[in-house]
Amino acid sequence: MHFHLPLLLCALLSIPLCEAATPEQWRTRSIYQVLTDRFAVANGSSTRPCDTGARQYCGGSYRGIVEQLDYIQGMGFTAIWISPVVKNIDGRTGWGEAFHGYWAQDIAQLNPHFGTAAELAELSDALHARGMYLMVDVVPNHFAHAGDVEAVAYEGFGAPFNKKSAFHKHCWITDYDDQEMVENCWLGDKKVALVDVDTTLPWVQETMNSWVKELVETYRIDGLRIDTAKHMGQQFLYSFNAAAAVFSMGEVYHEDPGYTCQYQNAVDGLLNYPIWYSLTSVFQSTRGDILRLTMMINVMRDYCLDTNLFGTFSENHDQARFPSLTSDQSLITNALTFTLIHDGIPIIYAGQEHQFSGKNDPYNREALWHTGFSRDSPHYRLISKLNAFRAAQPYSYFTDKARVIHIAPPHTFALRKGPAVSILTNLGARSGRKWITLPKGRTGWMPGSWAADILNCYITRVKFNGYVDVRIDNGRPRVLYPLLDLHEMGFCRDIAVPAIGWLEILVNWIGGWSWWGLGAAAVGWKRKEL
Ligand code: ABC
Ligand code: CA
Repeated sequence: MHFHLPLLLCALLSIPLCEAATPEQWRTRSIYQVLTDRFAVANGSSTRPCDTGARQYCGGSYRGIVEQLDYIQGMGFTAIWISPVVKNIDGRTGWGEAFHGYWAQDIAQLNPHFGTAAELAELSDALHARGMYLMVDVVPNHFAHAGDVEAVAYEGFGAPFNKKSAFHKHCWITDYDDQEMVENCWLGDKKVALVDVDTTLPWVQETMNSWVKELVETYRIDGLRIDTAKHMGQQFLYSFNAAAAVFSMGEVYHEDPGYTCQYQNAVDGLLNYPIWYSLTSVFQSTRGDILRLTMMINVMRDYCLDTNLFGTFSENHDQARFPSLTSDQSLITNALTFTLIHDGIPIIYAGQEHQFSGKNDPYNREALWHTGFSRDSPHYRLISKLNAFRAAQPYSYFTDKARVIHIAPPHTFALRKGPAVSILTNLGARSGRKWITLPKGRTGWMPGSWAADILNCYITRVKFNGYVDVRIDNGRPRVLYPLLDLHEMGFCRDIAVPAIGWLEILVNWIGGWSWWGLGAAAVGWKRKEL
């Protein structure tokens, strides 16, 4: 057993060695999602072939990830999410091999393709040595069977799931509006059936709870991504999350916040699919209506328990890569920037930093090593800067809920979170020079002060009347922040506050007092008169 520091001490000192990371500790984190099989091969190969269409193991491993942690940390990520670690069904199926890790055969064993127990522990230790967290994908909902559902070899599953009574009777999920069916019937199809665990049985709950607790403790796991969360009862999820005693983020693949957000009663956090639908729709085309995203931001802010514990993403391994939907660099940059500056824990799916453009599964599971782990790409730099900016914020930034402070339909809106004001737009890369004026006082910035865009240190001044004119160049996003505060954080230091600024602040200061003075005199005079 390893050393347990009291959780409070851990939280106060946020010692990376502590495990059982709480939701509060996860708020400030930024997650890099990797498919273990597709990120890095041990001994740094960058040429090993990997044909995504073949749907087979390509050789990525825990050891490979350990060797490339500099590449991940270079983008400022403070956590990684890896594939499910358990032993999967072997061999080729109608949907290829289990390279993604979602087809359990025995949860008491590890998937040997990804590495040994010692190598998984080594990955955990290497992350903690860097102050980073390990999030593991877990799949308590089902096991997998290749072939005819009448021939499921239940006894082939790892004990104690080696019996038919541990599973729901077979029925396919055919109606996603029938919640009973969604929870009690099977996912998958005739090629690969996802044999649905009966998570309503008390012994199953106890077994899964002790299994996940043991897994977390053995490998000092800091967080979980819970697969197919909407396919299990909320009572199971609640108990499972409590047993794991680490921050858990449920995958509820659904557009409606009314459906999705209720799961936060059972699980600490959720993947933010409602926002994903809106941002994908709005930023994939200059014809998108920005109101679809601003509405969703407002609805989730007011309706959902805590969007700052959601995982905010623009890509994942189940959806077409964003650059497969549009090649407009400004649109792509807005989607990526929004992911990193909105509420929630940002999740960047490996390959976004190189604008991978694979379409749907399996073409969106490209081998990252083919890039040679190059850091010389615009989006590697953008992600690094936005993660560094995020890491420099006070804790209050991570509990503040972003609000839309201005909309210029149909293309542009301004989002305020803490002292930051971001301007997102689907004007597109050929839209030339546009101006947007942020209305009086909505930024929270001092009249006369300066704000800078952390992406390129463009500066603008808050006018006396509280309005701020911002230039938008060819549809690029802006992440604006008070210039003096940025200087303190180490950003845009080569941009001095223009002399006019100080003068105006002085004039404004005096002006403020004189208004004050006039006001006081007036009141004084009034009182005398009375
Ligand atoms: C394999 C093949 C696929 C093939 C599929 C039937 O079988 O690779 O090409 O289409 C893993 C692998 C997949 C594999 C599956 C099944 O297993 O990664 O490659 O697909 O063998 C999680 C994981 C996912 C993983 C699994 C299984 C679950 O993220 O990577 O898949 O452990 C449902 C679940 C969701 C699950 C997803 C794959 O299936 O809810 O948790 N993801 C509707 C429903 C969704 C449903 C989806 C697909 O259908 O609302 O809940 O997801 O069945 C949109 C609508 C959506 C609609 C989609 C299809 O269209 O707005 O509502 O989603 O427009
Ligand atoms: Ca189920």
